[in-house]
Amino acid sequence: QSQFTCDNECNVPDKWNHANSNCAGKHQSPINVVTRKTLKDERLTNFQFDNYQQIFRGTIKNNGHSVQVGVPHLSTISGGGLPTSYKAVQFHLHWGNNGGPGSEHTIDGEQYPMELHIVHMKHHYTDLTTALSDPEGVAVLGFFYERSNSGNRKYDPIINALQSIKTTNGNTSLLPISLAQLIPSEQNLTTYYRYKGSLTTPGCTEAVIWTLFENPIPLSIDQLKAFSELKFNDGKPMVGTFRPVQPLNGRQVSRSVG
Ligand code: SG4
Ligand code: ZN
Repeated sequence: QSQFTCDNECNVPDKWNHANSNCAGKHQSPINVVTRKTLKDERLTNFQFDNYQQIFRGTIKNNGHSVQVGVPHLSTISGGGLPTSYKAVQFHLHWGNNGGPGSEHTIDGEQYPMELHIVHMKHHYTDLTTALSDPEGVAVLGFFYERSNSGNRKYDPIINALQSIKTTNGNTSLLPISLAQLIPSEQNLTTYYRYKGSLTTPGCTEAVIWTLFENPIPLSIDQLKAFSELKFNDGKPMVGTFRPVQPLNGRQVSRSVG
């Protein structure tokens, strides 16, 4: 599979089918979840998060189409109906314009202001490229954000770093953080949706077990707006970094409870 290179079409999802034929596949992401059509699956037990409390000093980078933080491969997930355990590789975000609609997945047509993706690969792989050749090689945990009246202090390290990485390839070290501090507490992660899909950017590889947690993460409007200060590789404001929802093509979306 050829490596997609970021040119002028990189930030225009409509053109991706020309960039990589995978992007026209039948099991693409993101999707709109129609909750009344989801089926409860008893196998979707609670997740076990191991070493999610691990504090690390990450590097946050503007990669020209998103902001991304590499994480030490020590944090793992298992349970949650996954076939085996998966280790965390990186996380990144998708957002709108100044706190407007910006999530990739939608729930009953609702688009949230931002979406966090923690990308994991099966524990025995050492790189994402190899994991993507396995149809269940990658597990992405997706979390939505909601606007809150007060700022979320647990996000200060990330929000404060954005001003130092406004342009492509800008990177800076983060104050110590843990994955656990970025997501809702474990007892608020029991309700989630599950389906099989793809990467949401080229090559759009259909190798992803998706999990979308129902409970959103609160951020103030100012915290959300800080992401719109970043610039794409072409110098334009980095806003609307989401792919539009893709057809389900008969896929069943499952839910953990209810
Ligand atoms: C973002 O563009 C990330 O920066 C990419 O990370 C990521 O690609 C891509 O989104 C697709 O991931 O969870 N949205 S997604 O399906 O994780 C990969 C990198 O470019 C392979 C490394
Ligand atoms: Zn993503």
